[in-house]
Amino acid sequence: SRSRRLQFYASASNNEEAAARAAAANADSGAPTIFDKIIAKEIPSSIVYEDEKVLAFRDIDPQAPVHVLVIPKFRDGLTQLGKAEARHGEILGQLLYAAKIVAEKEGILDGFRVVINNGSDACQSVYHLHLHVLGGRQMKWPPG
Ligand code: TR5
Repeated sequence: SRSRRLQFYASASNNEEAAARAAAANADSGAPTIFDKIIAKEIPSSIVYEDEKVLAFRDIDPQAPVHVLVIPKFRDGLTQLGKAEARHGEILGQLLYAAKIVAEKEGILDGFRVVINNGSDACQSVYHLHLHVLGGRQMKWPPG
């Protein structure tokens, strides 16, 4: 049940929680996601950068002092990086460049990390391609 799941989340460690969230999320069904509502501004978000093709907004559950998600406004089949095709080259480049603009705006150009979780083994929970831009603290390596 939903309440049991929430209880489980509350007691699980961060990593377990992320894995559980990813497992509980629909696999890549191609269905619309919460990010469509954020793009449409039906759900409020804290926007850091926006242009015609790209939206960057703060993650609701930040894992670092700076944690911003960079997404394409038009998903165009990019539910996950693993679905990328040659025609996506331009938007993929734009997303990476937007990550740099976000890092610059957030004052973390000297040290930041860009992460893409692809699929359930990588704890992807939202099937609309997104780059995580993380920084503002010493990051650890290797990641979990
Ligand atoms: O786990 P992956 O890599 O798929 O990353 C998805 C990210 O979306 C997680 O870091 C979540 O914290 C983040 N997320 C999920 C929601 C959300 C969000 N960030 C901002 N605003 C959000 N809203 C309004 N709703 C969410 N469900």
